[in-house]
Amino acid sequence: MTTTPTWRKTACILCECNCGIEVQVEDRQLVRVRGDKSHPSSAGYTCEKPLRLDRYQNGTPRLTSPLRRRADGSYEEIDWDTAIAEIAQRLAAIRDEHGGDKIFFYGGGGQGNHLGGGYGQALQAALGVRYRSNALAQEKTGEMYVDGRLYGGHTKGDFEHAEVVVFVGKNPWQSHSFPRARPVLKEMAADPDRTMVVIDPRRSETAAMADIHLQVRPGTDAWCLAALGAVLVQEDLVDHAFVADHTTGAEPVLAAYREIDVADFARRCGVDEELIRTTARRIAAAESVCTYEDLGIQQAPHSTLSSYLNKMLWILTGNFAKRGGMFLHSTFAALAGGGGGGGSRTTPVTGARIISGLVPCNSIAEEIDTHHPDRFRAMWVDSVNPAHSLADSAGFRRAMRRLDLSVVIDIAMTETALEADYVLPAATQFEKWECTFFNVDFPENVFHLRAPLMDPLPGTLPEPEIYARVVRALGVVDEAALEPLREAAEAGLASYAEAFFAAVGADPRLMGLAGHVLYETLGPTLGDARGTAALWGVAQLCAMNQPASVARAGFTGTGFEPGNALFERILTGEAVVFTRDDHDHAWDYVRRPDRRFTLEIPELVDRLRGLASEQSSWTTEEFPFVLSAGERRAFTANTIIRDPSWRRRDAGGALRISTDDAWALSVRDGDTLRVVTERGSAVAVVEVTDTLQQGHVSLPNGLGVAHPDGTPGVAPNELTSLHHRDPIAGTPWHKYVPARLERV
Ligand SMILES: Nc1nc2c(c(=O)[nH]1)N[C@H]1C(S)=C(S)[C@@H](COP(=O)(O)OP(=O)(O)OC[C@H]3O[C@@H](n4cnc5c(=O)[nH]c(N)nc54)[C@H](O)[C@@H]3O)O[C@H]1N2
Ligand SMILES: Nc1nc2c(c(=O)[nH]1)N[C@H]1C(S)=C(S)[C@@H](COP(=O)(O)OP(=O)(O)OC[C@H]3O[C@@H](n4cnc5c(=O)[nH]c(N)nc54)[C@H](O)[C@@H]3O)O[C@H]1N2
Ligand code: SF4
Ligand SMILES: [Mo]
Repeated sequence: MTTTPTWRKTACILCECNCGIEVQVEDRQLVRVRGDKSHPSSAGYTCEKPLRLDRYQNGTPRLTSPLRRRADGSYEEIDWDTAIAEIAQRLAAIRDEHGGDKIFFYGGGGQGNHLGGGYGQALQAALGVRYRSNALAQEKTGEMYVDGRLYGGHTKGDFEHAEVVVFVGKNPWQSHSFPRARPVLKEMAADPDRTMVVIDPRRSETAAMADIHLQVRPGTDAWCLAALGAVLVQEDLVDHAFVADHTTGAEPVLAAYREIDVADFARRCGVDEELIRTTARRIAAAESVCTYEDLGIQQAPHSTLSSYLNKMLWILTGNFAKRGGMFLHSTFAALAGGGGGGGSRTTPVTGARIISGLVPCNSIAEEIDTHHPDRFRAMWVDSVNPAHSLADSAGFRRAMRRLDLSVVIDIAMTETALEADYVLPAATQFEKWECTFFNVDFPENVFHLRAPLMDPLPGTLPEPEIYARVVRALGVVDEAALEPLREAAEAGLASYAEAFFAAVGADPRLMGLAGHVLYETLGPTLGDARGTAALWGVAQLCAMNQPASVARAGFTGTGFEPGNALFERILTGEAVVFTRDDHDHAWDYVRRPDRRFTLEIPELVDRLRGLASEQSSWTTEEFPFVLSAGERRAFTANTIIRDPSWRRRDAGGALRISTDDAWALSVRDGDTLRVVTERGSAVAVVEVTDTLQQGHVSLPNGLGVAHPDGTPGVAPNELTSLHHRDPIAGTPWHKYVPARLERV
């Protein structure tokens, strides 16, 4: 008798979209994968990447035991009890001798696994940790700074309906970042009434589909974006009614744009002046416009300023809170310190600005590798691979070895794990309850809790359990205080809610430890879904903070009822629309009492004024090329899949180089070149292309990771340095690394 295989719902974990998928599991293998048509945001769509998702689950040797580093640098297996006891004891010792603020937390989630992070926060509270960060602080903190000052929230565009879409340093054909990216791009390209604008030095896959490609010289977006804004202002294409009704502080910004010499700025960025003017006029004339900026500006010179100038394009033309425009959206759980902006806190050693509660990634090694008394002494690393993903890998490795204690939680022996004192083996994202907090849709926002497809591999634990064990070993929570909550949990969510919020009211310290308290008290009633206990708290806060939107999504009632209903719904393992809004509601998310945008950011207006006299090229005679280190391609997904056999194309992660440069260097496809930068050198296989400008070369991200079958490609951050970084956000210039090429 043959049984029909069952399709089970989960999500792809390879980028922040987390498209809904269905898989067939046999013998712990993901044998078949297809898009889940019932998923409310991806609606059956997937790209090519998840079809061999089993390479994530089974393609790389798994960690199956906690490991402790020996003096000679090798690792020995130890049991969980020993690992937890030693780690807790050493963390407590560092806290007691130097202070909890010397223990630094990095990560807490990747593209598809943010559930453990809530429990990580409880451990941070238990230790008195004050400094933390994650990958957002090497890409998005400049934008967060701008968002925080302008309106206090995160924006996204309605790409499906916009008449004009502007992609700035963003290649959604490969990198996605909004639902069903490829079908949406194709529809846009096929519609003669809609216009796609791409600002990119390279003719990316998206640029090749665009109606207008502003092919800037690398690193010169600030001049291009400033010129576009200047045309809006100088040709009087501004939506004056919108500016008057919805903003404050516009005048100094408009004044700065009036002074700009558009012809000069066009020359500076290498784009035809008439094309810039046509583009600005097209933006101004459209019914609706939205923009998407990403790494092409966020990891390049002037990145924070460019974010500001990008946002001015849709603000000055009044493209907010309407179909096809930009919007602020609801949140399920905050990924960063919330509220954006900030920047009044600084790091203890170098005084770098902390934005949205995140230490700039480029500062981390500097805050460790020093004799300064306030240096970080310990580092906790979870679900990230900073020794591969942050600038100057060699410097990061050295910093890790200087720590008194480093702990890495991962599923595989990564570049970062190889530097750690303790390595703790986690269950994979298909062996435990998991979710992403990248929920950024509007007018309907979607959250998807995924049920496990199989048990944890023996020897591994889900992060919630790891954190619970460490917090228990620290002995910071009074067991007696938990007893009443356990009893309330037995009686159901309604009584639990009353008891929990009463307990937190009586002892506010419990709020910081909430993840742990929930795991210990509500958790036992949830059976194998114990790890989801923290989501009950998240669901309650979500319903309390956005009551009308949550009610419109169908979670109604009084008191704690909406939050309880939302929690029960997400436990079904299906993606859930948790908020439903109308376009007008986008104003409700503007975090200002008067709901107006604050247009003037003096620091950035000054920088805008400074552009006229600033240098716009940072290459030198020694390093005449611009290397973009970390391009998204068909088969890259950060370092989530380490198995090289996953890649159907571009297995070696080629160095792309323009036809002219290839000719000058006498190299052809398949030849090798040595790429030399201020920081390091690497040999790469060449791919000649007419998509790049002369003087611009590019390497993919996510390659050069160790695997028993080999380590193809270049680890990009062996080539990058800490020095080139944004003056405001400290974000690295990964897309603009001065380099030279040598024949091998
Ligand atoms: N396939 C795939 N998709 C991914 C990921 C992945 O690893 N692989 N990672 C995910 C993550 S974490 C992120 S943050 C996003 C990133 O998504 P993207 O930012 O779209 O990805 P990149 O390819 O790094 O950079 C985008 C574009 O910037 C261009 N660029 C380089 N220099 C400049 C410049 O000076 N100015 C301008 N305007 N453009 C420039 C590049 O040519 C490239 O086309 O992708 C997500 N999606
Ligand atoms: N030069 C250069 N550097 C870059 C970029 C670039 O374009 N150029 N891009 C940057 C960007 S935008 C980003 S977002 C970062 C990404 O870099 P990181 O934030 O470091 O993330 P990943 O490389 O995806 O590493 C994810 C880790 O999580 C592990 N993992 C997978 N599943 C689980 C799990 O269930 N539990 C645990 N505990 N671990 C798990 C994986 O094995 C992997 O080690 O890289 C950045 N670095
Ligand atoms: S777009 Fe991202 S989440 Fe969706 S299938 Fe592709 S890699 Fe996976
Ligand atoms: Mo990213």
